[in-house]
Amino acid sequence: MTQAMDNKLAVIVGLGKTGLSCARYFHAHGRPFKVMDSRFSPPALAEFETEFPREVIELGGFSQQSLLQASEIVLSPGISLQTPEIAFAISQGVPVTGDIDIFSREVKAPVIAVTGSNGKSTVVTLVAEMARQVGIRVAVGGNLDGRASMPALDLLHSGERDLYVLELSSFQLETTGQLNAEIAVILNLSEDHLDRYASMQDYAAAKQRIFRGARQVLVNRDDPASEPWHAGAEKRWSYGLSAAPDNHGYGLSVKDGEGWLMRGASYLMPVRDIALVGRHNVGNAMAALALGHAVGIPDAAMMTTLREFPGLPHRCQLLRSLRGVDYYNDSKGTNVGATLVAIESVAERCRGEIVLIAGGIGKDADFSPLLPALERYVKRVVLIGRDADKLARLIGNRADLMRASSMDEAVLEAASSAADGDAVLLSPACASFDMFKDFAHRGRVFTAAVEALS
Ligand code: UMA
Ligand code: ADP
Repeated sequence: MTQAMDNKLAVIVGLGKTGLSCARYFHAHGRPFKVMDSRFSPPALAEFETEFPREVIELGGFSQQSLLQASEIVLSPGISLQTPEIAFAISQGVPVTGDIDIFSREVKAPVIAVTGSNGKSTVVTLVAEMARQVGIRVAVGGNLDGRASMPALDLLHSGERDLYVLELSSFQLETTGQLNAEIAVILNLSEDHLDRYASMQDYAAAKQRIFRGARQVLVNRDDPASEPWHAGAEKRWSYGLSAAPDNHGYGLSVKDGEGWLMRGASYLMPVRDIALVGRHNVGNAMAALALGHAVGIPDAAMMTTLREFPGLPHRCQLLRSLRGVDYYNDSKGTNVGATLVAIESVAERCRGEIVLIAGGIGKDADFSPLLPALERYVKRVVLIGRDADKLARLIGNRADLMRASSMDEAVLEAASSAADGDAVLLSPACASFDMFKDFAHRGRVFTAAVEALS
């Protein structure tokens, strides 16, 4: 940032969590800014007006003139670089940045950076917990949703830190130039956000930006899309559900008939001691171990965390058992890959069949990879939300279908379809914004409806 640019007005686009954190950052650094949002009533408006009563806000659209006059545009992740007014400003030479880009220029402690289509929140929460076990002053946030999390720039003002653990979405990475993480990983890649990206290649390219300037990288041997496209001199670690290939690899081995987590030839812990359930979480546990080890967290503390961490709410969370039927909340299953994994891991644990509640905003996804699992494990699908018809056309007669116009109705339908030994699983494979504030709201409404069953 040049001095001349510092004296001009930056335009923060978006007044959600990110926009508010950017405003706080600019204000704290005495840099002039204004805020713009296409909505008339963006979510952080009230907080912004209380904290910054004198700053300018432009609502209800993106003013091309303001954008063209900006020293830089600070784009929130929910807004695409292809938005016409933004794209035009870029074509006219206005620089664009994002909160993660600013964060990486400012941050003084090492950063662990995690992206991927699924498993991000679980892995970053595990690593942060591992660090806390040994007294490391760790801050966790970024895309991570929840009470313990903050947007990246707010983390910088949250006290002295020895380590930052960031969950990063492809949206955040789009505006990130050089992240310079201590270690970076793409956990996996499966279809998501194809309503924003022209192709999987574009989605993958956004994720790849996480490796820029990384000192160490972690690769998932079971997913070639986790490989950096431009490998350099970084130290490389790997994990996967196969045998560990070398001392920089995590994997599985069998000892006395029991599966063990390994680093190279070293036995770390039996798989069954991991408190999280499901095969996908064995991979998540290994990723967390590898990331933690790469920044010097001792094995013993990391294993204590793996033995104790029960998982986050809304991720394949067992809510209750009623008349032999288990009810699972996987509201965070917002894409096809996540729902596939949820169906498989619930199927492993249930004696009968699954009644699945799915639907919402499909994000232009191809739902067909779900079909084999639906045919095999699911006796009935209760469809909700905007893209229910699309799902219904695809599923056809491969599973019994029902429609519901609310979550309460869906839960009642599912409960009456399930018999002793079955499981009811909410794993929508879709975003929630057509019916709910976000996935957590959807999960809470589902939980309340399940609790109300008698
Ligand atoms: N929006 C407008 N007009 C605007 C600005 C935003 O319509 O002018 C809409 C966007 O299209 C989007 C919504 O508002 O639908 C939110 O956008 P935002 O960029 O203002 O979002 P924030 O409140 O800043 O929250 C973002 C992340 N959300 C998104 O990227 C959509 C949060 O991740 C993240 O926790 C937060 O920054 C702090 O880093 C949530 C999320 O849903 C969990 N992420 C997506 C996901 O995980 O799939 C990517
Ligand atoms: P994210 O933050 O990337 O959305 P979460 O840890 O919140 O990931 O998990 C969301 C959902 O994704 C889970 O409920 C589960 O259904 C699925 N999931 C979790 N880990 C994996 C994984 N490693 N591979 C595939 N699916 C996963």
